[in-house]
Amino acid sequence: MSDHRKASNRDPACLFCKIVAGEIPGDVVHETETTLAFRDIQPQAPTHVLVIPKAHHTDAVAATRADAALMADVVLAAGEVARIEGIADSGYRLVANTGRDAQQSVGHLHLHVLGGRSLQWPPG
Ligand code: IU
Repeated sequence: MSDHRKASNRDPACLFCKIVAGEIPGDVVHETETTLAFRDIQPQAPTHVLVIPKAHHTDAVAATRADAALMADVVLAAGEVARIEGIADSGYRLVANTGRDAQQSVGHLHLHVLGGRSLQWPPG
């Protein structure tokens, strides 16, 4: 596996890296070799799960072509979370808040998996 996908690529100050390392508890719903999915502590929908690469990447802008396999792992894991949560058929939303204007609050790439209710569009 390339270095880009390894969890050893971590930022010791990063909250989500600490969840990956088990230093902070997370309510984990799915895990693969390269990804972790855990419940958001402030859920905005009946299902609100965060899917992250175990390796530290600040956001989607920081990703490069070398990270393509890892990015695919994250999207595929989000689909698996939707199946596990029983929202794959009814529909769900994947959100990657990126940067200041999108209100990204944690600087470790994550996909929000939101579902279990009718979601409005556009978001605020
Ligand atoms: P954002 O897209 O960066 O805003 O999303 C970060 C999410 O991380 C946000 O929905 C928080 O509720 C969530 N979160 C968490 O699940 N556990 C934590 O310890 C912290 C934030 I800090």
